[in-house]
Amino acid sequence: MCIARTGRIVVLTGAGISAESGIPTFRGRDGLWEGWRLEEVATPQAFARDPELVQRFYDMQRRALLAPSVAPNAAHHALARLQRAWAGEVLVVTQNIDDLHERAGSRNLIHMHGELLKARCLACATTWPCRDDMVRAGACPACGVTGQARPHVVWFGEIPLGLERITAALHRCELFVAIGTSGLVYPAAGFVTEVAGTAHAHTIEIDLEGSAVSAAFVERRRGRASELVPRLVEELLTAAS
Ligand code: BV8
Repeated sequence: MCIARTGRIVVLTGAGISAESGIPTFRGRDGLWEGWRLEEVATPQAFARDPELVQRFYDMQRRALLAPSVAPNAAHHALARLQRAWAGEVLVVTQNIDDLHERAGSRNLIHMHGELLKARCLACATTWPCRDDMVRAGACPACGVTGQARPHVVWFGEIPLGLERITAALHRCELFVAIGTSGLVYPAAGFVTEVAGTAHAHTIEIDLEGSAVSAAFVERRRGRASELVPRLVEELLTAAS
């Protein structure tokens, strides 16, 4: 695969890139959703029906993310390195709600499914940092209302964030890379088809086992993100130098 150093790259990441940092994936053996039904915890209806249960589900994830043992792994760091060293644009679109890309130094980043470390006001939709249990999120800094905070997370049936910017980037990129995602949730799972349909782009899937959309990629690399992502970044930077 050869791409000019000024080429535009879009990287889509899923739970698999954070697995080696100690964040459970959704569908793995000890998957996050094991024992939970999506309809119970990751939909607006679930939140309306039992807000305490949903808040507990995300409070648990937030505490786990902030555990001292959790840190970005070599895959997160390699993407941040690529963003620093590459002359063209490298946009990271993550489905993950953790902050490991930021902690590794990534900046050109879209959290299309929201962010675990932010609260969102149910009254005015303002978001603000929240590293504690949601019940202690305090008053909305914009409208002042209290006790009206929800996780700033995109649930099933809600529209993902940044889609316009993502679609524009997909249509003009030369390289699309998906890392650690099962390709089961849309519209993210459809990005590779969108790229294949419009841009003259090369597409690569990096995954431990493969996904529901593996066949749509030109190239598939099987293995752990912490090994394969640094290797891909090295390849790109060496080939383009
Ligand atoms: C929307 C935040 C309308 C919450 C998440 C039928 C057909 C098509 C679509 C639909 C349909 N029925 C319903 C829909 C829509 C629905 C959907 O897709 N449902 C699915 C279940 C069929 N989608 C929505 O509702 C979305 N909204 O459609 O709005 C719209 C859209 C566009 C324009 C206008 C209107 C909103 C979906 C967002 C849901 N929120 N997360 C939370 O986190 O609690 S989804 C959540 O699961 C993640 O964010 C992620 O997106 C998704 C899948 O998770 P993955 O990241 O892929 O993780 P998973 O565990 O599944 O896989 C891990 C992978 O890593 C595996 O492949 C594994 O092999 C690999 N791996 C593991 N370890 C490693 C590794 N790889 C490398 N190295 C390792 N070490």
